[in-house]
Amino acid sequence: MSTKRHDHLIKAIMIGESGVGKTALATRFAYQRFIQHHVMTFGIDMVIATLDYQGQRVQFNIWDSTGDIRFETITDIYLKTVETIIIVFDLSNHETFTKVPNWLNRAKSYHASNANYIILGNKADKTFREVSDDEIEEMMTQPEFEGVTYFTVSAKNNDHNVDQVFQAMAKTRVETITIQDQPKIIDASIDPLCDKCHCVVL
Ligand SMILES: Nc1nc2c(ncn2[C@@H]2O[C@H](COP(=O)(O)OP(=O)(O)OP(=O)(O)O)[C@@H](O)[C@H]2O)c(=O)[nH]1
Ligand SMILES: [Mg+2]
Repeated sequence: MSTKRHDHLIKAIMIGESGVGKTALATRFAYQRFIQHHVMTFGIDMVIATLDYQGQRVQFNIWDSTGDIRFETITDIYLKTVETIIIVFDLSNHETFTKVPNWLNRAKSYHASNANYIILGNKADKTFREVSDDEIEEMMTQPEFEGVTYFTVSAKNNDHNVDQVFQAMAKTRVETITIQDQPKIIDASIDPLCDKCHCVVL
């Protein structure tokens, strides 16, 4: 009997300023729920979710980091272990948008060119916005943003793209990596400190 739980594994991390909605987005994707209150993530959390794309089971191991500067060393440890980096800002808070290039450069400092970068402008459900589409477009044309994908989303209102973001990630993965290329590592690999252990490889 096969013990394989997924055909593809995407290891991702959510980074960005405190309060932009990283936990809310991870919760929306994994549990289809919205958390109304801001409870600052303490250090880092892990969310696991799967979806099917064209008959392929794609598992997401998503590290939900905190924007709190006191935990930045922890965030940096986990940043190194993923291949997909999701940078979140709050469309209703301009300051969180101005920090996006810093987060991108910080993530890039740990990765060669083969990492995937996604930027999410969150809280699109709000009528009040401090960040215009023009500003976002302008940022995305900067050289360091080449190859980076942007989505406008809302963790509160699921009509705003959250599922589509992960569907797009799954599509890219399934269409660019053949099953043979994909390492079949089970849950032991989610602990970055265990990465060198080769704990269980199917
Ligand atoms: N209106 C609206 N509020 C949101 C949305 N996403 C998150 N929030 C609210 O924003 C606040 C902060 O959300 P969190 O998900 O806790 O933010 P975070 O980025 O995880 O914050 P840290 O863990 O401190 O880094 C909460 O009160 C959420 O309910 C959204 O899409 N729309
Ligand atoms: Mg959080």
